[in-house]
Amino acid sequence: MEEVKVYGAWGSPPSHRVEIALKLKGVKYEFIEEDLKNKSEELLKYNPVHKKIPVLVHNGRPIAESLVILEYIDEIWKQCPLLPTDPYDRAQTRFWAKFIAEKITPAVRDAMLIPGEDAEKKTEELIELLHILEKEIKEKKFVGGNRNKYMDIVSLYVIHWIPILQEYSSKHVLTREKFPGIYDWIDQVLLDCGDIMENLPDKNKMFDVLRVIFGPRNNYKPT
Ligand SMILES: N[C@@H](CCC(=O)N[C@@H](CS)C(=O)NCC(=O)O)C(=O)O
Repeated sequence: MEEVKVYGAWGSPPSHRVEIALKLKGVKYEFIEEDLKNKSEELLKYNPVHKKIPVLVHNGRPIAESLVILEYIDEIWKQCPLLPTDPYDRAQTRFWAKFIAEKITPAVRDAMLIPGEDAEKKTEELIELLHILEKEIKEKKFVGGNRNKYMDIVSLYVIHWIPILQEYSSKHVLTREKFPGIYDWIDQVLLDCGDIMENLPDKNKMFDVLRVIFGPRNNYKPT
């Protein structure tokens, strides 16, 4: 019998990417919650390069990096495909998934969670990146007319985490008025896959953790 384990953490967007892909495919797995302040020996053994979650361990063999893991899952379990079939569409999907994971995600962190003298500059940089995504969505509708499950999974960060971080930091950068294309995409994903959004981290619990790591923010009121 095959063995599937996910080393992850409840509040981590990349960790949820992997869990949602497995759930979409109907693959049963064991989830191992890592304490990121005191990482397990298994995690360090399975991901010695980055020492980060998530790691998928399939029949004893580890795979790290959430986007790489999504591709592996899609290749091993063929049901409910994540990536499109056309090679160009696949390449485009990988490109924009990387853009969200490697450009927008750190820009959100820098603009919203790391206050500093250059806070305004960081916010401008984030707005610029969101405009690039908005333009892509509006012009090519790669996530509108031509949506796929891989991008829907990657959109979780935009749907769930950015609004929490905006509220926490009182920096409302991604708004429906300024980015209607991104919101159209979010609306469509929520309409089609609202059920896969179950079990995403609770906002108030996230606020508590953020407060410990990054300190209190203007808007934060414990509930
Ligand atoms: N590029 C990685 C990012 C993974 C990542 O940043 N994981 C964070 C949690 S969200 C982590 O393990 N942090 C612990 C650390 O940096 O020591 C992926 O997509 O899997």
